[in-house]
Amino acid sequence: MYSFIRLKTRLANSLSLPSSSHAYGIGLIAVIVGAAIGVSYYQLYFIPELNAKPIIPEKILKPGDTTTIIIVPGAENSAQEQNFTPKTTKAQLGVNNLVVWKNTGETAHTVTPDKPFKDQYSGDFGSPGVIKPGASYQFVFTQEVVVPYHCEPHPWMKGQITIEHGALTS
Ligand SMILES: [Cu+2]
Repeated sequence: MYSFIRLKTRLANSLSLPSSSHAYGIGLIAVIVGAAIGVSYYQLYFIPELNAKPIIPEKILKPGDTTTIIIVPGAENSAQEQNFTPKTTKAQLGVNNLVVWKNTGETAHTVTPDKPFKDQYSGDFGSPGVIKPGASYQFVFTQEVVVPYHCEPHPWMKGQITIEHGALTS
């Protein structure tokens, strides 16, 4: 039993404490090189892969037409039928998939998806804050989707945008 412990101690010593400073230096260089390879792999391949955006045809990124939805005056009044006008809207990829909500009223509103939607290219959909009177919010949809949305301060204001496959898209 005693000799077994001594053997183990000797083994451990020979592994963790190199017998010469030369071997120690080589070990240290190996660790540094290994770390450098790891870091450069992370920077060259891992991070770009994470941040890579899909390649979207130019005609989808910059469609010829815009789809405009007007937030009409009095939209904050729950008794008024018209708020987002038109309430349901269809747009086609590569045709008019740039959608603009224009607030023509005198109250601030939001465009907030009923449940979160993240476009593959444009990211999270929804006005980042309120859309002030006279201001607008725009979003480039790059994929087919149906997004029901509402106004946060006035939840009875409801709309739905449908993005369809475009006639011009392959
Ligand atoms: Cu509102």
